[in-house]
Amino acid sequence: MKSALITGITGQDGAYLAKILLERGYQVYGLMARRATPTTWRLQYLGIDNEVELINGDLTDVASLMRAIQLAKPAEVYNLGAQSFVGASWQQAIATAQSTGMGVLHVLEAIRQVNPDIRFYQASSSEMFGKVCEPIQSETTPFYPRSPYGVAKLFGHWMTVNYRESFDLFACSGILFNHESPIRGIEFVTRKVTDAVARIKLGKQKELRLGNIDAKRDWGYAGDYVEAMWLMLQQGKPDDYVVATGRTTTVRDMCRIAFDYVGLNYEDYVVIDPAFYRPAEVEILLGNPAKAQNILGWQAKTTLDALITMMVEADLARVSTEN
Ligand code: NAP
Ligand code: G4F
Repeated sequence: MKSALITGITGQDGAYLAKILLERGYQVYGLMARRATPTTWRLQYLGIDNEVELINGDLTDVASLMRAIQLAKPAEVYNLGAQSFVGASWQQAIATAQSTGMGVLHVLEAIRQVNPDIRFYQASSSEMFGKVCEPIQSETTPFYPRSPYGVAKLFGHWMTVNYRESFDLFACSGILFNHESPIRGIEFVTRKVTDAVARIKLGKQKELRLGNIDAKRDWGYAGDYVEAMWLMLQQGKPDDYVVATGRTTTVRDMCRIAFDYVGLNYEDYVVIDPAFYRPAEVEILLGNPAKAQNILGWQAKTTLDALITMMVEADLARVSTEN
């Protein structure tokens, strides 16, 4: 049986990826960082918490990564672990650099030293494009990160490319644009909005405070995007791919879709709060997924309307059963 190791298995993408790998017959191992309170709620939500093997370890501790690889004996390693919230990366720039940036190098070194035949996937990000140098971003667009998170991701991206070119590792970097789901962290704007829509509709919240609602993002569904990660590691040669929908929408219009779904007008509830502005903003992201489509045969299946509907429905169900 083929085995895979996922760092960040307790996160949104880790949980969806674990599910599709289990469906494909993999033995799935996950690196789990020690926390004071349980972090397996997403695996429980997808009904797979008893089907994955969790190994204690941390991306900032290379010895724990070597141990995890020795235990799991994976054919594929997916590095999804990171401090992934852009907003927090200004308050915790060093911690972000250590997990989101140096963590990648730790995984690459552990692979190189324990078993260089392992195939490696790095969760790179459209946040690396930052202050965009081209109106539509592809694999050849220059990078210009705008946050400590973006800078850390760029380090991880180039290390992945460098280890591929230096040591012939099968190392791929997926440059994924924003992707969301009902198990998205509550601090990210889509989930913050869908949770608030459910609470307002059910009389448990009065307003929704947001920052820059003119920012534009290319939003897709996480369940679609993990397929692209797996496909990258099944190819004849390692490469880098942009994964996106090819459509961009303002936060404002995303709010409109979410409030409309429950028959409310977002303008009656959204309050602009400068506390949510960022020191440097990424104003617009719009990806060109042509390479992923042509080589991987991948394309986004879920529209933004369908995604937001799915998230609002899940939050209505969740909020209505809360005490
Ligand atoms: P997420 O929900 O925030 O999950 C992050 C995961 O990383 C969690 O399992 C977290 O563990 C783990 N983690 C954090 N620090 C760690 C450390 N020091 N050692 C080990 N594990 C650690 O993120 P996501 O949305 O699933 O994203 C997955 C990856 O894709 C991340 O690298 C993210 O930066 C990248 N990415 C995401 C998007 C997107 O739109 N979602 C787009 C581009 C790239 P805990 O549960 O214990 O906190
Ligand atoms: O949902 P966000 O926090 O996502 P952001 O910053 O684009 O980062 C996400 O996508 C990246 C890929 O491009 C990933 F690499 C990263 O890990 C993460 O998953 O914010 C989206 C936009 C921003 O422009 C932000 O300023 O929404 C704007 N926004 C406006 N009000 C808000 C808020 N964002 C948040 N989180 N909260 C607000 O109240």
